Amino acid sequence: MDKKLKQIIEESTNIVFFGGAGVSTESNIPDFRSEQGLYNARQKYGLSPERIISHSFFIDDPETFYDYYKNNMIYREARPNKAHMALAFLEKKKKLKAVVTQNIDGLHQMAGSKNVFELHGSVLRNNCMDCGEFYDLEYIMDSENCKGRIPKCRKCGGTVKPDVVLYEEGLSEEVINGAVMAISKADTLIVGGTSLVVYPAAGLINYFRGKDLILINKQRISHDRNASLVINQPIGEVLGELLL
Ligand code: CNA
Repeated sequence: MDKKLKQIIEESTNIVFFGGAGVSTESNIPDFRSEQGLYNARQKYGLSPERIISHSFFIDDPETFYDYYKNNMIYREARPNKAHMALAFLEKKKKLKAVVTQNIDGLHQMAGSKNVFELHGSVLRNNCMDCGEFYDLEYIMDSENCKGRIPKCRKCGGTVKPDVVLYEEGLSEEVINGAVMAISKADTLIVGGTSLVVYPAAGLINYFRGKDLILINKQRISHDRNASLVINQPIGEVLGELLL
């Protein structure tokens, strides 16, 4: 393992991890902006993903939204990779205090992480827009519960919406406040697998006041110059060394 990374982790007592889609690519979930990412997938509808996964589009055309969503954003077979496992391990060892993620796949919790701030929600949670009834992912994927492709509430017939922050929607204040609090108290912030271009999420790292900022990303990103350590390698391979 990178010597400096090992040393920083050893000396830290309050690590926070801030991550994005790149954390889950080694679990075979594509990210948005790499060459194989979702934004490069040929578009069936001639519309940008930003348009399709926006709030107004969901309201106007939930059937097309769900067609895209179910085919491109749901990976039921995905399992945590070494990055998720290593972060859960660090939390268990009481070194890491929180994971702040832009991901919506629930893999950090599946790996055992407890204190997770999901800035953009989770595909595992869904609610009826009319009565609020909760539904899991299995429910919305089962065509028996759908009219066309649109999942409907079994209680009131309302449309069920994923608890995922769509474009044009705001982030949960409670989640943001928790994330800001955790980041501002951290002595080490590890930022990994994110291009840091999606705001307001990316802005949260500015609350970091601690000693060491570590960036782990396959590609160089613009924040590199502010970091104590930059590692341009796959994050599962890098953090996975902590499990050995
Ligand atoms: P992004 O903009 O797609 O950036 C991902 C970054 O990770 C890129 O800079 C890649 O170079 C890098 N990367 C890819 N694989 C690895 C790897 N194995 N190791 C290290 N780095 C890697 O994604 P962001 O998270 O920055 O953008 C935020 C969006 C993407 C959020 O709104 C997410 O909800 C959304 N998203 C989430 C998922 C998911 O839940 N798994 C998947 C795709 C997109």
